[in-house]
Amino acid sequence: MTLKSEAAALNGKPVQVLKEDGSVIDKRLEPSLSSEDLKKLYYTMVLTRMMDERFFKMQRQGRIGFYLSSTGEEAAHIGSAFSAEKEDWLFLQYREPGAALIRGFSLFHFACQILGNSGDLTKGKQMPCHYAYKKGHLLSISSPVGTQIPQAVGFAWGAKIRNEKSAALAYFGDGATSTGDFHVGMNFAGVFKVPVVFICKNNQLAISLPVQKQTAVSNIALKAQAYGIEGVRVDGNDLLAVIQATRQALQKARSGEGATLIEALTYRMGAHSTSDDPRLYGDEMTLEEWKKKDCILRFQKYLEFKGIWNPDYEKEIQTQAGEEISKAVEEAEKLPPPSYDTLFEDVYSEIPPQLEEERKGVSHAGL
Ligand SMILES: Cc1ncc(C[n+]2csc(CCOP(=O)(O)OP(=O)(O)O)c2C)c(N)n1
Repeated sequence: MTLKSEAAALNGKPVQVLKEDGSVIDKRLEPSLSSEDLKKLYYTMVLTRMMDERFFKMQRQGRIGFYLSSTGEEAAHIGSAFSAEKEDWLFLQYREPGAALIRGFSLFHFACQILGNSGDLTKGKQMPCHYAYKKGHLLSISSPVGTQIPQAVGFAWGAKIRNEKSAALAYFGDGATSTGDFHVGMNFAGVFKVPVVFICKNNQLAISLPVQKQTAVSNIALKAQAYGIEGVRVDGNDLLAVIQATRQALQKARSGEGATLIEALTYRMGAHSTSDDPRLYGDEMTLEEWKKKDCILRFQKYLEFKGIWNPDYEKEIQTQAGEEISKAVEEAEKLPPPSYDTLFEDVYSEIPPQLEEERKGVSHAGL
């Protein structure tokens, strides 16, 4: 059985597979997942949440400069990334650390990236949380909002032309749907029927701006209709609904039937970044309401029904995740910054003369 997209988009009610008590609403929509898969998903969600806490504290301690958390949004990015195949490429925004972990990006490399040290695969050239991992098919993240949307569409168009089976997953927030890049990407994807899945994590805020103040449409999935593509609105705090919708959209993309826009309705339960203070604009009542709908809590209840979760299991997972983070951070903090000559690497295939001059200057200065 498939999720009924249009009806869900029109009446605005997000599709759910799990009720808030963790029970399954309709067995026919429950994605098939082994108990190993379920445990991996749960572990990654808990680990991602704990990473947020740890890195946020580290920023306050002055050990890192900046961090972007995804607290409350784990199901939306982890569930969708989990549904992708190895050959697919992910065009992440910056708020999807769990998706990166799912694609095999190690916690050690994650910590090195945030520190911008010599262990960082991007050699300190990127902002913290703007990771890239070629082996896991994670394109380097671009800071300007929405940039990754046409990038993903271009990649998917290429895959279609080359008759490859890979699809692209483009991640972005509700704010990004007000950019020109969203329009360009959606329009192109609709016209050329490219194998792309747009995953809009509608966390209802673009830094301090509520979604109602930056778009007049009642729900984002509806925007798909203007481009002749399918729009699905799912409960973004329902891991199983996210997985089901993404699997369905990817299958459609691979069979040549084109793009889908998945709107995963969720809520940003923390600050936009370590440079933000949501107490200045946030709404305590709304936050408290959304805490009750927490995606980890709901999935935990489902796992309890399945006989996987119990308080001891929880403790074990938390200890394991805590130790994994500590080890990664400890190892990463031992490393020095990248050497100065890395400044001249990885940007040009042939270094232009003026940069060559500068490089000589750096090596003469003994840096
Ligand atoms: C083109 C552009 N304008 C403004 C910014 C500053 N900025 C960074 S994140 C952000 C909010 C984006 O909101 P949304 O797309 O909803 O994603 P979220 O951060 O909520 O996940 C803004 C305005 C930017 N990076 N790029």
